[in-house]
Amino acid sequence: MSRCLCPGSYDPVTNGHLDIIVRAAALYDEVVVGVLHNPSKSGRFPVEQRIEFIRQALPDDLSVRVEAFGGRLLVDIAQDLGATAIVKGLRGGTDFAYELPMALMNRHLTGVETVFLPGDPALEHVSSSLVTEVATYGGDVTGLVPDHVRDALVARRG
Ligand code: COD
Repeated sequence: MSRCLCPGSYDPVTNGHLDIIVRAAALYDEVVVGVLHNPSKSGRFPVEQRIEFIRQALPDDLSVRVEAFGGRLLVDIAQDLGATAIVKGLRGGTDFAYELPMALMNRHLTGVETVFLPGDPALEHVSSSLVTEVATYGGDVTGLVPDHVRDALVARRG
């Protein structure tokens, strides 16, 4: 059985993330979505809520598990899960320049491969930080995040 790890902060999950997760599920028997958080930092949304946002957005029949991990090397998490690959999405050259050294370091550490999937060009401008900023100042993020995440971002404005 093949298993991959799709890691991220997912703070919050966007339709760009979900596109990569669903496409990874077509390539591997099981996808573990790893919600990585820094235990000493609070983030925008609590980790339990980030997980719930992802679970709510995914179809029930997809072989995807969503779990939280904190304070550990990504390769150790992948190894413990028995994941043969780390899958990441690329929005372009900037993402590649940021991700390549990590992919090489991770292979150096344990031999685990990183598989890059090209992001959907229609969602290339989408990131958790940008959608949060847009929503914070009253912009409409419909279509960029699931509707329940949009509603939570709007509610967060108070
Ligand atoms: N389209 C396609 N892909 C996208 C999009 C989009 N619109 N938005 C984001 N993605 C991809 C990102 O490129 C990334 O691959 C993934 O989705 C997650 O994105 P984020 O923003 O939620 O998470 P990041 O980028 O903050 O990553 C957090 C990680 C912890 C995964 C990362 O920092 C990491 O791999 N750290 C390694 C920690 C470690 O072990 N270091 C030591 C050895 S390198």
